Amino acid sequence: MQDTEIQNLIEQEAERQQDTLMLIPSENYASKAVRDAVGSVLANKYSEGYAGRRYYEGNEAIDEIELLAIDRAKKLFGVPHANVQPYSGSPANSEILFALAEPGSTIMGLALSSGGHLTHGHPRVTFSGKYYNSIQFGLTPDAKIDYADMRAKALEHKPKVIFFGTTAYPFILDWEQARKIADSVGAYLVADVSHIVGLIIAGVHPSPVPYAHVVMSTTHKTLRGPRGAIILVTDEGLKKDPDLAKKIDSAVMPGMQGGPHNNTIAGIAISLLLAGQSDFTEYGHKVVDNAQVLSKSLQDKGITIVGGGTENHLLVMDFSSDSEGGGTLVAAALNAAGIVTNRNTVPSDTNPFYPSGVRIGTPAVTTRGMGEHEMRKIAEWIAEVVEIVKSEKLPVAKEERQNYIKDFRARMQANGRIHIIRNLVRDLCAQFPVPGGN
Ligand code: DSN
Repeated sequence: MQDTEIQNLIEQEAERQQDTLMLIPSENYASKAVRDAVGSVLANKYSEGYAGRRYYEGNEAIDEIELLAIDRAKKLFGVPHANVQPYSGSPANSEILFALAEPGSTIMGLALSSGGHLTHGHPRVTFSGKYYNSIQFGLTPDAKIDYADMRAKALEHKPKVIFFGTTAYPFILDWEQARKIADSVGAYLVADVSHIVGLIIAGVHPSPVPYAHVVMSTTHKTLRGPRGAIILVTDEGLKKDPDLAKKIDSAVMPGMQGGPHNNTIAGIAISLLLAGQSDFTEYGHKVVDNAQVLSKSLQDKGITIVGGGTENHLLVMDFSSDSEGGGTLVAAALNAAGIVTNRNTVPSDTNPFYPSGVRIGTPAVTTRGMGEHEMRKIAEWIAEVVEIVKSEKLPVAKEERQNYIKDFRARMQANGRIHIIRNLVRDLCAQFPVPGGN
């Protein structure tokens, strides 16, 4: 039996991925080998437990796959322990908290509007902000991590766990400072390197392994693996707490998860193998070079970039001076032009639903083989779309906004200038086929 409805939608999505510029910094193209593993018979198997200690029979090959993934992770990052079972980043962070803290414990992380992540203690609406006493630190006026704020809040609130990691922050993280702050209050330092893991492996960014007690990462962003996550326990972590590896494993299973996704774990193993090869180093450097060219070209066109530049794979364009919610409109108009981004808060934003920024990044377009010439073209197209959007304003009345945005999307689809850019984007994409095909 073939489900043509779903098959057609998969084909539609494959076409979209081929014909558009994937500039969402957390997205990438997994290799064909990774995708084959994810769609393989491994998905049929239950294997609760860990290698050699399963509750289900028939896990001979599964054990070897998981041990290979663990071994590759340990070697690639230089750590004594790795858990490759977390279903994805948010489950991994909840598992880390389950291992290191108790409900009500004080935890600390970078605020979402400053480029942090929901699971790092975003108040009220997330498990990490609701079940823990969450303290959030922020940025300096020049949009850099405010280490003084981080230190002062740590000393005042004595967190048990400090998450240090970002999702929309363009500069290099100072792991040594973060560790000193954690040590000043005896906290666990957890490095969330989900966004920059590929840059760390490529040696473009410093590794947190010598400083953090626990390092976690998703596996589908700059690592180019399947959607999943890994949790690493470092030598520093074991020095602080000899039971740390055991605590993490128990928190993953049975603490928060049941059977691991063996197909995903095989995909993670493949992506770790590929990331250890020399062309991945080149990839990491190119990702950053491309982001810097994109950032400079956009600024040359008069677009404000949060922090004034980038040292990693992403940047956030800031339209807060244009109108409230400017990022929402720009992202929708860019999508009509085949340039796919996400709306994002900028540090001055108070309304995450209609933010003023648009986050863009270069991991996926770099995987396709695009370089500086293409980044300049993309910047030109973005600037032209921004110009088209300038005369638009979100209604002040919140209840009118959804309808306005719907109508705005239709108008952007029909806009002649957008249509021209859409065709240019399609032509460019045709020159850089998606790796591994559709
Ligand atoms: N959703 C991811 C991102 O886009 O950065 C983080 O979890």
